[in-house]
Amino acid sequence: MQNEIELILSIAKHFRTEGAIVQAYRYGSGHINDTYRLDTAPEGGTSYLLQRINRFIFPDAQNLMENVDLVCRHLQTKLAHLGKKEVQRKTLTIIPTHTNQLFYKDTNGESWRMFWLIENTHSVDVVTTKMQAYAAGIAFGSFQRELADLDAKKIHVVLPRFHDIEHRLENLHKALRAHPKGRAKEEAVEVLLREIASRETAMCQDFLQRIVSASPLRIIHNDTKFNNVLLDRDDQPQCVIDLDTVMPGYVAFDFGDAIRTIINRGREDERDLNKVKLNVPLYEAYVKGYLEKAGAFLSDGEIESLLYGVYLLPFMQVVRFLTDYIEYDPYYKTQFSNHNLVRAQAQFKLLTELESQRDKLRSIIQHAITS
Ligand code: ADP
Ligand code: GN1
Ligand code: MG
Repeated sequence: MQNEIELILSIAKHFRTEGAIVQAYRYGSGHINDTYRLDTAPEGGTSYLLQRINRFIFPDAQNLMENVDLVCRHLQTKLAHLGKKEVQRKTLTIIPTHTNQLFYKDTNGESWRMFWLIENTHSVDVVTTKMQAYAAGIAFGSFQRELADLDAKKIHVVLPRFHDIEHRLENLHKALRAHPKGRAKEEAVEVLLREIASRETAMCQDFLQRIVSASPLRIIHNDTKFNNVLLDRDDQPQCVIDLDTVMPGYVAFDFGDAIRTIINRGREDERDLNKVKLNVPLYEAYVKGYLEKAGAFLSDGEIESLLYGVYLLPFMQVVRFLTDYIEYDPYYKTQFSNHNLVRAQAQFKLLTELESQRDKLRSIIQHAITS
């Protein structure tokens, strides 16, 4: 641990920070990058967030950081009427290296980036109040609206076919061919494989087609889980973070992924499946906040398509977590040996709960647009 912190302090020296860094520690609960908080002296001085970019997932750090920079600059111009301090709380601010680069590549080939740490904010893994859910709706709705005029051609597609369910299913079948024994043969895996197979046609030919035929490709966030919004102490939305996946996509994808993490009373990796239950008032609060910000620029067809994302995205997570489990966990960070299986099972339980309340979830969207 000491060595790890020493490494972090030595990496931090390459960035244009103000003040001496006095402490560094691990921060946040993301599944992809390694995140550290850095505090400077005197107490209450500026703090920074240093991240080691996951090189397995993002081998091209230059393209990745060009995207993040493009999005940050675009959002900053939209907020130009606010003071500098406020802008720094509403969008990510990249801290460049001393040689003015967007990231630093160390001698081991690891890429590091730094952001200004937005103080007195928190991210939440399990939503508990309607106010939080509404705040996330406002945050992601505004985010999509502000990016609606960003030129998609300027974005590098760093993760091709990221939310393409057919691609995810192909990857699952590839994993099964590459690892025909071992985890693939476990009873719990076979149960999930049967459930996936029974929904493949509906997801690919019905749900996806309804989204694609109703919506234009837009710039979307592509990772709208609730802990990618920073809230302040009063649970007011501050900033949408984790911009690594901002790429063209359909608004229903962002809607579905947000709902996946908001409507669930249990954790994403809940072991006790009885706790994976829907919290419909939180869904209603998110819909309200989201449509308040996005309702005016979305077409009627897009709004209608949102509900399909609510099914497609949890289904896609089942497929992704299960694929990673079958491949012995190369992708997501795990804390215990069958973590990805537990995640896949919990997301599947969530999907079945969502399936049992389809009419109700649809009527809430309809009610929100007519009221
Ligand atoms: P990952 O890609 O691994 O999910 P994130 O970019 O989402 O990494 O960051 C992980 C966590 O760090 C977030 O959930 C949030 O709690 C915290 N975080 C990230 N960026 C900032 C920031 N600029 N200010 C304050 N906290 C942040
Ligand atoms: C990852 O980085 P994080 O933890 O916010 C993943 C998302 C998944 C999510 C599931 C680049 O998000 O796509 O939906 O885990 N990010 C990437 O929790 O794959
Ligand atoms: Mg994250």
